[in-house]
Amino acid sequence: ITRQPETWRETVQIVSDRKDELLRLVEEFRPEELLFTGCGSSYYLSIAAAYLFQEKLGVSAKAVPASDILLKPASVFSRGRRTLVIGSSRSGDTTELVRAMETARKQPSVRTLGITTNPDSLLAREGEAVVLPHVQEKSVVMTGSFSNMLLTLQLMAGWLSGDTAFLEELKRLPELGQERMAKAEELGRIVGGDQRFDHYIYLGQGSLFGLALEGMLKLKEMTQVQAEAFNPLEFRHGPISVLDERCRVILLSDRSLRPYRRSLIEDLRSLKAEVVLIDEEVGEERDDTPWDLGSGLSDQARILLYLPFLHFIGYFRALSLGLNPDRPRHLNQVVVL
Ligand code: F1P
Repeated sequence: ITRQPETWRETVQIVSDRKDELLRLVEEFRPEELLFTGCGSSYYLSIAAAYLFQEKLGVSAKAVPASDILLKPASVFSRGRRTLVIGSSRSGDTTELVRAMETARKQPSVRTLGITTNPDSLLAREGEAVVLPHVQEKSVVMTGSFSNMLLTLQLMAGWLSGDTAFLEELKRLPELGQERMAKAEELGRIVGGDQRFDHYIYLGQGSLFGLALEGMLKLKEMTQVQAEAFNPLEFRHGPISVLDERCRVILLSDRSLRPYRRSLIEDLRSLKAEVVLIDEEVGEERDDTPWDLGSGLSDQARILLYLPFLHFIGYFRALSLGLNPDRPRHLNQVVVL
């Protein structure tokens, strides 16, 4: 987890070296739709990326689990629409994803691009791919691969949108991540180590929904503690009925949520849940002190800085339960069908 900012630096370098080629791929093909896909964490990062690309480029972008492409291609592809499928996978060998990319390549008007950390994988060898070989994870649970693949997609969104201010922010992320790592670890220890709670709810909207899902999955994988993820305002439409004093809500917030945030937090608290608020600014909320993990950055850039903290929650919870966070039960690094 702590190695992430160091690997981000190398990712910026590797992906920047391929900038012209990646831009050419997209600009020559002129996709009318972007389709992001993956499994597990890699699907969740695809959700974050789809929102990001839609916002930055104004082009139709969506995310689907790789199994949708594999099993129900007709429900995914729009006939005659030039679609660029971007498939992410740490291992590059997850069967659903590899077969989904094969299925995609057989469709008319579709091109594919893979993102993986494994140069020897099927994903890297069978089609065009960005490979991040420096991100080698021994743990079964994916942490650094998620953030590095997300950073790759953030860089691509920056170049394609021509948003130079955003790109400048992205280049600063390794340094900022390093500076804030001790804080992310401390906060992760406080939140993850607290035994009063046995039900965690992660809330986030847009790209932050992808991160909420990632936080939820990491906690579930490392600890088997009950964890769920929702869109913040959607949560009030039914799921809120589960709240009690054993629930901890991790609320990931950006500028768009701020006008509604206070009343949401009041509702959550009135039902006895304890809320951890994550946003960029410090001290704006009267009854909560948001933790400054991403101040001074745009909503779309700072999402990366939240990942070590989300990963640490699962890590410290696992340690407090006497579990090995690297070796969760029932899980392997690669799911092969
Ligand atoms: C995808 C994945 C992981 C999950 C688990 C099984 O792997 O679902 O997200 O944590 O370890 O595999 P990949 O396709 O990104 O290699």
